[in-house]
Parts: sequence; structure tokens; C-alpha cells
Amino acid sequence: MLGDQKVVFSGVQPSGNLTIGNYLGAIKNFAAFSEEYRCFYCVVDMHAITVRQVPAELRRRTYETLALYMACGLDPEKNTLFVQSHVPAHAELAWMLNCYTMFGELSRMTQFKDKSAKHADNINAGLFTYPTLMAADILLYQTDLVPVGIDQKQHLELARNIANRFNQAYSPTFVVPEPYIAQSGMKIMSLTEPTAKMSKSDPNPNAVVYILDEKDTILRKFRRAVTDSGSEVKYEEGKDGICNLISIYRCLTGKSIEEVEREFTGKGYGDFKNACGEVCADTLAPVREEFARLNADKAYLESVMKKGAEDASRAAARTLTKVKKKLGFVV
Ligand code: ATP
Ligand code: LTN
Repeated sequence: MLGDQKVVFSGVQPSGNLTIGNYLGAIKNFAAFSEEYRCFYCVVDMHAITVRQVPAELRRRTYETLALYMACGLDPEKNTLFVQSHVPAHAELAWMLNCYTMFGELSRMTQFKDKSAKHADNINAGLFTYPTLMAADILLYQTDLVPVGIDQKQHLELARNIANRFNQAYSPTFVVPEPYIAQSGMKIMSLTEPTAKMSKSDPNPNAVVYILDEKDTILRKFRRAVTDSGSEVKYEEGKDGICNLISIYRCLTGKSIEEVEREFTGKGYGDFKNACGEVCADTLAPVREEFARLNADKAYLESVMKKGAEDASRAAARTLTKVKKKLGFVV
């Protein structure tokens, strides 16, 4: 809560081109909160440097992620849209919370284990303490609700533990946040390897549909998607490929599994893949157009970032001062 308003916070890393996993699992759900909640949506560039980035690309993607937030319906008048590194309070609180986070807890994080396996030559301390920075992002704003994909549930649990630990050691300081995991888009899988999460840093572009892909590309990727033996469009355990496509189609159309199965009774995988591609391309077309318009106007994006950083800094300062006083810092 900030004042008498409940708070929503979420973040996306500018670590690659955004995918329909990011869209369906997270960003698509963000706009709905802004009537009822005080919403903060952050481009988490400090999280992105836990793996090596090319500086010019990181800068370009930071602008692009902000433009995509807006193209997906986030109005900067109704939401605080900002860049993490513009608000130093995130790094400050992260340090303090590091001292209230246990080595064992961080060692159990599956994203750390996955990413250290993927980047074995660069298992840096930032990658290890990434979840503490994420906890700082959330706790700084006295966040009630955090909309994320299910892959982030474990990090949210850790943020809750840190908040409770601090509150118990001192006195109530942080709101203990709840995750908000949209049922339908919670985990979109890779199109070429449907047991793995669709991820924007996947080196195989055929595994991933990017929000900004052209229609032809989207149709081609769906047509080539790995499906299982058989030909019936049926949601069945063990049929990971077809289940993933049904989930994507459901999410895009708002239909139930039964409705999707009925719609494609007697039709084969080919027809279904084409339908998936069509509906995906149609849904994303307006986002792509709006993105192109916004991303061309750097001055406007900078004005949004600046105002966002000012609003966020003001809200963050209140929590940070409170924490410093409780810790015994001279403020
Ligand atoms: P990276 O590949 O760089 O780790 P990512 O694609 O996992 O990135 P993030 O920036 O870490 O993307 O995530 C932004 C949001 O998108 C998070 O809320 C995350 O849960 C959600 N998300 C990411 N991938 C998927 C997916 N495949 N299905 C559903 N939600 C997803
Ligand atoms: N860790 C998240 C991105 C992220 C985030 C956050 C999400 C950083 N800070 C705060 C929600 C709230 C990820 O890897 N998807």
C-alpha cells in the first residue's frame, strides 16, 4: 500500500527481443491493474547485466522495452514506467537486503542453477544475488501484487521470506507481496523444444515467436513447431508440443480447452498450426504498429523515463529512509 492505494510492481529485463511468452505470461496482464492499483512497471537493466550484454544493444533494448510496454497498452499517465538504474534506491536496498538473505536460500534458486549451467564461464556474484535485487525492486514500493509468469514464483517466495524476516527482526516495515500468476499464459514453451520455457535469450530464433515478428515469420514458425505423434488436436498429458500450441491459442482467443478441441475436431495439426499463426499475427499486428510509432520518438520515450524515475524515486525514498532508520544508520 502507498497511502490508501494498493500497489502492483513488475519488471522485464531488456536482455533480448520480447517473446509471446513475455507478452502472454506477463505484459498483456499489466494494463488491467491500472484502474484499481498504483502500478509500477520497470525495465530492469541492472538485472540484465548479470549475463554479458553488448552495451549498444542493451541501450537500444531499454528504449524498446519501454516502447513495448506502451504499445501493449500501458498508459504512462496511469502507470509509473521507468528504468531500474535511474532509481539508485534499488541498488541501495538490494545491498541491505543481501545482509538478510541466506547463502543457502540463494543456492536453491532454480534460475541461478539454470543460468549458471548456461553461462558456465561467467558465474558472477550478481547472478547469485539477482533475487535479492528483485526483492528490493518489489519491497521498495510496498507492493501488494506482482504479476509474473510461473517461472518467477520461487523468487517471489524468497522476497516474501526476506520481508517477513526483516519485519520480525525490527517491526512491520515491508508489505509482504503476493504473486499474481495468470492461469492461461503462465508458461509458454519453446516451439522447437516444448519441454523448455520459451525464452528471449534462446539462440534458436525458430524456438521463439517475438512480439515484433512479421506475419510471414510468425506463420512459418508455427508451421514448423514441433508436434507429437498423432494428428488429433487434443490436450493430453505427454503431448507437450500440441499442449503448448493449445495453450497459446487459448490465451490469444480466450477460448477454453474444450472449445479449442471442438473447433478442430476432424482437422489435422496443419490446419491448427495455421490457425495459431493467424490469430497470433492478428493479435500482435496493432502492437507492432504502435511500437514502431513510439520507438521512433526517442525524445518522447526519454520524457516518459524521466517522469517515471522521478515518481518512482519519490515513492522509493520513503521506504529506504524507513529501512535505514531501523537498521541504525545515521540519516
Ligand atoms: P531471459 O531469457 O533473458 O531469462 P525471459 O524471457 O525469461 O528472459 P524476463 O525478462 O526474465 O524474460 O521475464 C519477464 C516476464 O515474462 C516475467 O514475468 C516472466 O515470468 C515472464 N515470462 C518469461 N518467459 C515466459 C514464458 N515462456 N511463459 C510465460 N511467462 C514468461
Ligand atoms: N526476475 C524477473 C524480472 C524482474 C521482476 C522484478 C519481475 C526483476 N525484478 C520485480 C517482477 C518484479 C525475471 O527474470 N523474469
